[in-house]
Amino acid sequence: MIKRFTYGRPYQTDSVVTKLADTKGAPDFGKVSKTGGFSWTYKLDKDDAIFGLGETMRNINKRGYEFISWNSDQPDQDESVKSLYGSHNFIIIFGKKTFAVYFDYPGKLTFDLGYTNQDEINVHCDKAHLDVYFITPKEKNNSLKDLVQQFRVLTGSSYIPPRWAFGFSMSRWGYKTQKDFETVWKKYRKLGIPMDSICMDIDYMTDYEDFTLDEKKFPEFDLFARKLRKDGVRLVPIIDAGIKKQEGYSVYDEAVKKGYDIKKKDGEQFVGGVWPGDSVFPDFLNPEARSWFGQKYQVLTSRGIEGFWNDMNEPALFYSKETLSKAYEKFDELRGKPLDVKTFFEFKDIGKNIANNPEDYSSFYHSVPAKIAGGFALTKPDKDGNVLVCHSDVHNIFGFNMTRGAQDAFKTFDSKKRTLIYSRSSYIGAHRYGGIWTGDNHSYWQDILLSLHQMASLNMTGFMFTGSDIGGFNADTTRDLLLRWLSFGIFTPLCRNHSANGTRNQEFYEYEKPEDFKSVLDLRYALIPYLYSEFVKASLKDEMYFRPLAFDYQNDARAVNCEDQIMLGDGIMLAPVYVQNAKGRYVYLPENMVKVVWQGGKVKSQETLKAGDHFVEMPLNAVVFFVKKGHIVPLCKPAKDSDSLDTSKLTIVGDEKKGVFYELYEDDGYTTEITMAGRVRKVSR
Ligand code: MIG
Repeated sequence: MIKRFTYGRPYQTDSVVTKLADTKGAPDFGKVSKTGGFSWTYKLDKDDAIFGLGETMRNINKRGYEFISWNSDQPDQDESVKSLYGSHNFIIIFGKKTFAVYFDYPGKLTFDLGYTNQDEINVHCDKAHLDVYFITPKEKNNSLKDLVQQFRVLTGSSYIPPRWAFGFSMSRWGYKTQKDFETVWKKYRKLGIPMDSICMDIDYMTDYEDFTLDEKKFPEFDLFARKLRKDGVRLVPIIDAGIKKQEGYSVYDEAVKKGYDIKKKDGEQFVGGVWPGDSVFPDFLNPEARSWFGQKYQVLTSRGIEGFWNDMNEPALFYSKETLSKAYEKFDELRGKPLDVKTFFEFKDIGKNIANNPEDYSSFYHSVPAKIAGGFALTKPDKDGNVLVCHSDVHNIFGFNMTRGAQDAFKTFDSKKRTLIYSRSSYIGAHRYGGIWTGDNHSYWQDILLSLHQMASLNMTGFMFTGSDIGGFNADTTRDLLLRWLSFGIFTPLCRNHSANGTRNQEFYEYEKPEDFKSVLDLRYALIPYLYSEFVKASLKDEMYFRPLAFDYQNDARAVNCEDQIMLGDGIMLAPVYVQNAKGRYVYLPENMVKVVWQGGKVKSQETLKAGDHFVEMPLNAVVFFVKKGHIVPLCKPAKDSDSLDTSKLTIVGDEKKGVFYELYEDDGYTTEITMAGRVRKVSR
């Protein structure tokens, strides 16, 4: 059951699709206080676990730290980091009392989850204008799956990308010219390593201007794109949130003419620095501005592009006019003076506050329909019925609305075809419009585990089309890290190898024995029918594609505390290696399972293991996964791209006894009418 409590006059974020009546009185759990903003406190029992929060650092069980919902461009991800690119204000308390809470609040929200006091939760925001939803399990058995399902029904079904988006995607910040892309394509095909797409990072544009394509770097783009497409490879360009401030650049000129560029209080344009240098930002919270920007994607879809990634949409700010001039002032103030300890550190830190400065986020305003602004409205409605709201009050829904504008536009370009889109910034509700990737991780072993944690938590909040930069974005990868990461990454819906400009090359052909990578990716392609089927079913039923073990075995304390294994779909359990030089690892089996070993491009062995602890050998070039009792997983013959997969002949792995079957969902891969009716077939031994 879900109870909605409304405090003040909330901003209508559109994260929720089911309108519930406001509940009077106090919530059944914890205490609400409205002195100094809003806060909710709750006394934890000693064994309570806390799940949820989507994209964060640290564990699946969030207890014991503080997390801050404030969408941030965070290239230095480590355990201390409290804010990442998305804000997903949904938590589950699991233990003595089991329930979930969703705080629908678009500004900064702090989750003190046993950080100040180990046994207390305190959720706080500065303005008491929000909707809070308390969810209790339908059944007596306190089902975690049920809790999440109720939340997912409340917030709407997860986005389903076209099926080709389940193919492998190769990406690197640094590919610039047609030649660069051609090289990647040819080398992958030559080695027979499957691939469905190559991402185009910022260098494909002219001067980083959105919706341009540098024709000098791509002398025959259309021909080239068609050639790739014929071979099963799509190009997936990046779109940044900032628009270059440049008269004569049509997107900028139009934005200014229509008044869609974000302004400061005095009506002056807000200028922030991002890749193109001085830039302006579309007012994505304004429905007209967002749909105007969305329509721009047609510049690329009309040239055959079928997928995009939206970046820098927190929005990230390298600088603003204001932070720069403050920095210069400080320099001038200190110039020529003898430095002491205090002034030396002031001097040293001058650059620190230039990027993503909170003062900047408080200095610009959105113009939104009065009826959605609630208590955040700062002005009387203008002639169009719009009021101003301060960006920092609604910061966390900026990227959401960029993706929403794009997805709404795609439907007007072609209502019969799905378009791929994934974003960096997000908020609950954005999961209906697109996927996300988890941003700038590192080529660190611990980031394999971080990815597993994020997959579990993101699935609770509806973000199912997601994945991390396989091999790691920042820092230099190594062959073994790349292989181990890929062995987990082939199970994530978004399966993309991406890395930062200037880091060691990360294409699989750059390393010895590329056939080892091919073998791992062959398993991905063999699994695509199953992964796609599980994904679509999870979306249609508001279930989870990935789950922590706690969700399947919630009466098993070992499973509840397990932080390095994960359930996938109806039948699979994964236990990735995330330690260098490990020859295998301990795996905890909550019940009997079949261990499947994939090596050399095929199923090497299958063996039933008994419930309990096992040291399982996992050679570097093998993928080991586990299939639950009473379940089978169909495999098809791998192919070079997802369109070429022949799903008419399937083999199976897992619990192959008679009577066990799998219901495979299949469609043409792009239809927008997605239903199970007539599209499910039984697969069995
Ligand atoms: O400031 O477009 O997270 O995936 O390669 C960096 C360049 C901007 C950040 C994204 C990353 C992308 C990079 N972008």
